[in-house]
Amino acid sequence: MKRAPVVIVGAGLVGALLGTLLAQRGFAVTLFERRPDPRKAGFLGGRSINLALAERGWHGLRLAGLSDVLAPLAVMMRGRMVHHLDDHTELLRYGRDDSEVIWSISRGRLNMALLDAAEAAGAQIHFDRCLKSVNWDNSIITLRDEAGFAHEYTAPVLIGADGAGSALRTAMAQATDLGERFEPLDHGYKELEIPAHAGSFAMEANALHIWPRGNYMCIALPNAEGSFTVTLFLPNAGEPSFANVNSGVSARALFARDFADALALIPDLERDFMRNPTGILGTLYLDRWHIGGRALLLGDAAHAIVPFHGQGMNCGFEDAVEICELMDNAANDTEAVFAEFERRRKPNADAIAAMALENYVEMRDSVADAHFLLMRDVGRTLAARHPGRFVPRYWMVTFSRLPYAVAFARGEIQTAILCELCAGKTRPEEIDLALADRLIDERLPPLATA
Ligand code: FAD
Ligand code: 8R5
Repeated sequence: MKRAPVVIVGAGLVGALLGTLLAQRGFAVTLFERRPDPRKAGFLGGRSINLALAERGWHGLRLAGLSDVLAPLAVMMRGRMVHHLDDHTELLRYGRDDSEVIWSISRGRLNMALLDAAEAAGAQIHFDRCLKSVNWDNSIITLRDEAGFAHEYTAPVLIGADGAGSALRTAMAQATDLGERFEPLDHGYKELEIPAHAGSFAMEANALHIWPRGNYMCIALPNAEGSFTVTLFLPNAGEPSFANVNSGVSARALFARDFADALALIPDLERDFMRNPTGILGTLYLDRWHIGGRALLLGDAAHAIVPFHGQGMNCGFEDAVEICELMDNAANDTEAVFAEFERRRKPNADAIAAMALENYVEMRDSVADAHFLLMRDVGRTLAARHPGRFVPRYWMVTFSRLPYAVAFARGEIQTAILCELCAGKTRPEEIDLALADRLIDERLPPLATA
């Protein structure tokens, strides 16, 4: 069967995975990537940046045939290692056992493996080609290389996987109103490093470390080489904030007060703090992700979210799997395929965007709140009592491939049940379990999985 040529803008995580999956199914795939080939230029002197990979992400990588290559490069994170103010730590497991864990993996290595896979499947990748404009009258795209030369290419079917600052989105918005809205979060972030200590990890390797401090927090994810990437999340204004923690001296003072055990492990705090940019955070919403059958956005280009559920890439990989399945089954009606993709994915993108925002509060704050701890405790009891029925929302998001919208909706029902059961109570023994059983039976139909 002859299949339509597809042009993908952006060979980042989602673009490279999509290129692989489509090429494996016989599509003629061309990718254009703004940056040089990382396998040639290398990541010389680059920072180690890692990502948390969960079930949805692994599923996409499995379909691409990459899970065996990547598994040895990933570091298991069994749960949250909470660092309290008095320096004591506790591990709160994410799942029931070591089959329910998340994995820390290097963004650079993951991207390089995906580029290899895309080429092996037959995709053509052109590096140093930055999309500048699209002529919607004749389907000619213009790309610029680093030397400033313009290159033209005919692209009747365009897919934008060019990230949160998508140039394809800008070009599409010139032809159609996409209903774009960006909601900034009034917090930013800064990356710091805990280097390997005598060649090994300076803290527990198999955990996602969290220093919850109420309105702000630090986290740290392990790198396979023995270091940790630390991220400080702070408000942009107020006290403390990036407005007043804005120098090496003030950063050290903040860490000495709030993150003392981490400070002892960050030798280059001042250098990292001043050298690394302050990242901005927010949620991108679009009413429309496609123009007919000619152009479609996915991944961060369509729905950038805040990082607090560690699901941006995982969600983007799910997008790639979904569009690929749709194109595989109905290759010739691209317009119908793009419309169906948007219809299926938009509610799920909205759901993970909302859950990611909520998880910030949970990570930075509620771990210290007594009523939250009671609700979590009772939630665990109910989950053990009603497997496949009362299923923790974190579990549905992280360890299953249930649609995010289902996880969100069931999570709301579960929270309502917990609120009802825990109202006015302080100890788990006071909970009316017969009432709990009845509410669950009435409001939560059994899940197929779990
Ligand atoms: P990107 O990965 O941003 O890729 C876009 C690609 O397009 C890039 O290669 C870029 O160079 C290229 N490009 C851009 N403009 C053009 C142009 N004009 N022409 C050609 N090419 C272009 N997600 C998780 O699931 N778990 C995590 O733990 C996690 N941690 C994160 C940590 C950090 C520091 C950040 C910033 C994000 C994190 N995310 C995480 C989110 C995740 O990185 C994104 O959701 C994911 O990378 C989106 O993939 P993408 O391919 O859509 O976009
Ligand atoms: N992204 C993550 C989680 C949830 C952990 C939990 C949270 C850094 C910019 Cl903030 C964050 C999670 O609920 O216990 N899983 O994976 C990754 C996260 O942040 C990433 C590293 C990040 C964007 C900076």
